Amino acid sequence: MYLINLGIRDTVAAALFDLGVDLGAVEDVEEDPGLGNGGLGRLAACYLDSMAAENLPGHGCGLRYRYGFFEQGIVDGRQIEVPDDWLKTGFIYEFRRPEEAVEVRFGGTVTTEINGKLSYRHENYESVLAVPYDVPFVGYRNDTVNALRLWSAEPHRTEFVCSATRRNDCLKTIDYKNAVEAITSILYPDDSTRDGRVLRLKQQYFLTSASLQAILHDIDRRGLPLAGLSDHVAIHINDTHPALAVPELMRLLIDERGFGWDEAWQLTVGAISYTNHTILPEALETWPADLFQELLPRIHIIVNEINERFCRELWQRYPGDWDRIRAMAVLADGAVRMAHLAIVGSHSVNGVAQLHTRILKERVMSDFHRFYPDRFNNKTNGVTHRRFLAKTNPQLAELIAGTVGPDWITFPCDLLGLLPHADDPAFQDKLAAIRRHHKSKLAALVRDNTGVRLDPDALFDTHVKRIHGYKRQLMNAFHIMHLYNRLKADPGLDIAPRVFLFGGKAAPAYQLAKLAIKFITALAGVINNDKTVGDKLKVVFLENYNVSLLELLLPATDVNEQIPTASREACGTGNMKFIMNGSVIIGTLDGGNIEIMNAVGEDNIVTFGLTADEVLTLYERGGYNPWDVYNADPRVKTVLDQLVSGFLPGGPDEYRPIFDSFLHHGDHFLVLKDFAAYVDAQKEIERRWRDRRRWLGMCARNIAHSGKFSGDRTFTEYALDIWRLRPDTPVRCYCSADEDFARSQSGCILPRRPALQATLTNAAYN
Ligand code: 8GP
Repeated sequence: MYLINLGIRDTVAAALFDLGVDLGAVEDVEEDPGLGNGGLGRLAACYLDSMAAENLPGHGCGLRYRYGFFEQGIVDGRQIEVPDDWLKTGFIYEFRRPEEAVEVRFGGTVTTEINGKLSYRHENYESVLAVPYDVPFVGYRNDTVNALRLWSAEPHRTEFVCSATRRNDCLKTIDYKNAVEAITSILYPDDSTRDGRVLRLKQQYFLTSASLQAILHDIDRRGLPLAGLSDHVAIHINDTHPALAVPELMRLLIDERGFGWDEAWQLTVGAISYTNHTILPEALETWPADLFQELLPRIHIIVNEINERFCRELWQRYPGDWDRIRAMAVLADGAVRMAHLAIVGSHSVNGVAQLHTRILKERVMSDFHRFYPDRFNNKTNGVTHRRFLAKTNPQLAELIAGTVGPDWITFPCDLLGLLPHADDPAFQDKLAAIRRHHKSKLAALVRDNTGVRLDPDALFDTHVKRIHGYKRQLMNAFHIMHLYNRLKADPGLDIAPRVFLFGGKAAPAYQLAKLAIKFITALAGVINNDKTVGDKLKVVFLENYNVSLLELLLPATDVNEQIPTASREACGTGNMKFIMNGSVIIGTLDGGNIEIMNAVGEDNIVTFGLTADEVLTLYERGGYNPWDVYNADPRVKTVLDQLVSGFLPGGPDEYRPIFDSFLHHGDHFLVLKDFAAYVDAQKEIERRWRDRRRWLGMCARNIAHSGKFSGDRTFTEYALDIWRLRPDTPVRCYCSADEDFARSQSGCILPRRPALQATLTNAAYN
């Protein structure tokens, strides 16, 4: 990305070529820094790119994990997890800044002192050094360079007391060193044990404390008054992992800078804003209060005080309504609720797609929305065209530039200029040739890695994302089984040849997701080796899905699966990356899919299934009886029976947990309920695919309308609306998803407030 953003990629490629080196091969050697595990982390990386491109002074903070998100191996169809040793040959883009290291304290005791004024003394704590490594984010052909600051936990040198005569001290030193280094050793330690939970909480505090100290030092260095903190800095917390920013900023302002509670609170709430990225209950974090007290004694006192004051406010508004107060409290039933802490301590709370924000307001956070109606707002996600189109698909980028001019990359709404060419056969043929090139390249890679031969003229259908029940990879697999059953029953059946590609990692402790991988690979084995099926159906599970693999899949995908249970996917960002490369989405009416449908038009996407409101109503009623579907739909019955009939290698019991999850445990993600609608949607895909001109027109229209889903648009909205940050460049006319916003902002020139900084505090990036 550096070469693209600096505008020197072609020059460097030519120079390397003269030296006999292929730039592409050099790029392939580079490891993906796997510092996140999914949409949230990757989105943060897009936003850092967008902020630099938009000349916004916005920096990121994260942890420099020694081992990133695990690498996935598939052995006998099963996922195995291999540590991601991404730093083994060094990371050349980082700059270690030991002179900016800060101290973070854990444990110990806190005592109060009254010397005219109440103060707190923290003693006997464990001291950890946070050393920053800065990774530059270079703006696209401008002179902005922002930084992603990654913190590494290191022991204090002074604590080393290792000598032969002081063996016990030496052992203590080694324990200390190991405990410290563990803090930034791995991403998402297993939190099923107490030790794992302690480590996660340590990571969260380490990130927030170090980052906030750095921000305050920066303010000091610039000679700015802390009393105007929220005029100078915006601190954005990316979901709840960094929610400790609220009490930590209070601690720094009160204990270290001498502010009183009320003033410190005003500054904290004024500076902090929060994005929620999911409504899945398991991701709404809570921490046992006793863990807090032991590990972060002063923060525990502050959280108690925040809670007490907030509950008092609630009491004034809802006198006597204990149930509501208990439901909204920050601390209740012995647990600290991180989302509540984040809402109470921020001036803005946003969801990441219109539907998701509505669900937050009306359901998941409705009490808070009633209490703080002005705090809630929506910022629909966006991703960078520079990385996911220009870098990934240079041939398409060139065709676009030749059609609408070179400025589309800075003004993605220029892509709308493709619309008049969408049905032009000459344009379509060029588009088709580019798509075929990428499909052939992917087919060669699959052949080399798996031995499976794919026909580049077949319909390539991809389903790549984390493996999770709500993302419904199994619904896709059941449809493939159903197609296979039809072909077996009638080998002459006229279906469009199809290739189904899956990729994704299952969380190490998520057994059913791991079994889903095993099931898909077993199904692939049966289908790919069945001569009666021939080239009509191929299924591949691609090992170790990551950003590099995604970059190969984006330009080679005809149909992209975005089929979560409606209401569960906050937004999704893969959908945006695929449409900008000309894929057609088959999807549910969830998250960003709805806004994509509104942008591209119903003729250029295939949607199906229950709506979010229908799903939520069904959940409120306690679900449905999956046996009704099983008994009524022979396609469903056949496929489910095959799971436990020994149809797949491994025996009848191997996949019984999947069978049971649907029929005995309520089909929580409504796969069977949506199955008939999904089969119909797949038929509609096939019908449209058979009309080549129509299909290519759909591809072109998807690319043309993808400008709305640029992260540059999203981040300008964050900057103006939440951080009230004034860039010194004119705000462009965005084809914003929010038309009022676009109208109010287009063409205006806003003065820049001096030294205004935005900091995205984020636990991970990828
Ligand atoms: C993801 C959402 O699942 C996805 O829909 C959305 O597009 C993406 O965030 C970016 O907004 N959420 C997470 O990755 C997430 O919530 N992770 C846990 C840390 C909370």
